[in-house]
Order: sequence, then structure tokens, then C-alpha cells
Amino acid sequence: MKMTFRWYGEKNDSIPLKYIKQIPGCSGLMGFIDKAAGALWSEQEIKEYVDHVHAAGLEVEVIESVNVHEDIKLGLPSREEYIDNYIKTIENLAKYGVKVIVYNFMPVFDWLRTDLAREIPEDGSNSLYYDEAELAGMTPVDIVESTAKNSKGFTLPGWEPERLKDLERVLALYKGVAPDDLRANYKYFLEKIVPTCEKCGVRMAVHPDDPAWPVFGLPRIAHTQDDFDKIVSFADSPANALCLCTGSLGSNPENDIHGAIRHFGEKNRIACVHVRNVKYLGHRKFREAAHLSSDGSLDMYEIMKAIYETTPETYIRPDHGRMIWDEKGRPGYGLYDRALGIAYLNGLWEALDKGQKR
Ligand SMILES: [Mn+2]
Repeated sequence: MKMTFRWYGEKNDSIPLKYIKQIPGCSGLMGFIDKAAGALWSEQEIKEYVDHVHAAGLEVEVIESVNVHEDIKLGLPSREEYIDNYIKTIENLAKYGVKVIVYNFMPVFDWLRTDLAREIPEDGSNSLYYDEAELAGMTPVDIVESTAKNSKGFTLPGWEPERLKDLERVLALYKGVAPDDLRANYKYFLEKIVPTCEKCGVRMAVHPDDPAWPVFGLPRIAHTQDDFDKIVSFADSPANALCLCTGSLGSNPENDIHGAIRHFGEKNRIACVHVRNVKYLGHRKFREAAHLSSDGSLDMYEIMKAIYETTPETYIRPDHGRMIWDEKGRPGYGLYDRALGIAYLNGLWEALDKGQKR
């Protein structure tokens, strides 16, 4: 297992690389380059980024932000150009040591929350929060505007202004696109890119829908174990893998998270894991919790045990954290609570490892 940390780059993150290097047991980043969906990532910009991270003593074997253009998801004729760019980007990233690319196939929206800083009454910290009842009174434009307004000047992943300026137009294009249409477009994309991944030694890691159910009537096809069984069948290769995000998949109490890790880990279809706890507050209502099992609704010991026993060579990172100790930063991505999360997850791992070898 390699423990990593998400970092948004010198211009977009409040946390210096030096601080990340000082987190015990953190070997590197799940990295990010700020590029529009569909753009080609040049060798030069990748080299500069990777060299910069290496200079801080950290690895960057996982990249999270190669976003899939909507035309690919919609299956428009213009997808060919974007798929060509994607293939060249995979080749360019592989040249600089990248082994895993995290992406998603969610139409229009990446993750959604109705509050980016809901106070946790038990301790006065705050965290990202979702209540379907609050969403019911909002349009897609409302949620984009309120998220942008509340993100404290940071651009949130999936909410980049350039992606959302033509929100209404793109939403209209999805009218009449059924889940099976989206699956067909997804399969087409994977069939085109997986041979390049295999040649370059790169694994694609699809992130689950967050929250783990459809929103605004858009088709969503990645939020149950059954959905992922279909996805892994689209291209029968270890390069077609999952980023198993426990907090995203776990937002729906019906999903068995450690069961899903075992199921896909045993098939060698997990390329990396986002480990995060979530606390259920009611029907389709939850908040992000501290990593500790007893602070949320997920059993983090069983999650780490399933990883340890079925996919021990994977990359892990704490996904999000609460805002604690009056830290000012990007919602969900402060230093303190994520560093606490790493310390705890590493503790679980050491106990599993030593218990196994006793
Ligand atoms: Mn995640």
C-alpha cells in the first residue's frame, strides 16, 4: 500500500508540499493539473509538475484530474478528437511515471453537496453535508452558484467555471439519454483507450457517483456493485479498474463497502482507494465525518482489512476531511483532519500487518 494525499498545485492549494512530506507514512500525491476536460496534456507541463513534486521528496504515481469531455459521454461525433487527446495524455503521463489515472463518467456534475461547511454539533467543527430535501428546492444552476459562492475562492473539482458556463445547453443534451445509452458511450471510450493503457502500464480508475444515486434526473451508472460489475465487463483488463471511494459509494447505506472492496479486489480491479467515513443522518441525508469508525457510519477497520487482504499493493488516500482547529482552506481539503486520517489509517494497517504475521 502506498499512502498518498490530494494536492491541487501551488496556485490552487493552501498546503505547501513540505507539510505533506511531513505527514508520517505519506509517500506521495494523487496529483492534479488544472486542465479543461478534453484538453491534451503536453509532455512539458507534465514534466514540470512531476519534477516539482519530486523535488519535494514526494512521488506522483496517481493523477486525478484527466476529466472526460461531455461529448464523449454523450457519444457525439466530436468525441473522436477528445478521445485522441485522452490517448496522447495517457502516453505522456506514463512517460513521467504515472501508473493510475482517476476519472469519472458522471454527466455534467461531479460530486454534489447542499452545504460545504455544515457545523457538526458534537464538536463545533464543520464538514461537507448533503440533504436531498434541500436539493429538492434547487435547480442545477442554483446548486452550481451556491457551491461556487461557498468555496472560499478555491475552484472545486468538477465545478470549474469553464466547464459550467454552458450548463443549460449541456443539460438539454442529456434529455433522452438513458443509462444504457451512457453505458454504450462509456464502453466505446474504454475500448478505444484500454489498449494504450495496457501498452503504457497505466490503469484507469473510475470514481463512483457522489452521492451514490441519480440527481436532477441525469443518468448515472456508477453507484452500486452491480453498476461496477457492468463497467469492468466493458473492457476485460486490469487496466479497466476502480477508484473505490468509500465515502461516495458509502453515501448509500444499501452499499456494502468492504464487501465491494473484496469483490473487486479479488478480481484485481481496484487501482486505488479513497478512504473516508460518512455519517448517515436520515434518508439521503449525510455528512462527512472524521475517519474514526465510531465518528461515522462505516466500519473503517473492515474497510482496511478488505484492502489488506485483497488488494494490498494499492494506492490509498484520505478522501476529504472536516475543517478543524480553525483552519482556513478548500472545503473538504484542509491539512489537519486529512493528516489525522492518514495517521489513523496507517495505524489500522500496521495492526493488520503485524497481526497477520504473528
Ligand atoms: Mn473520492
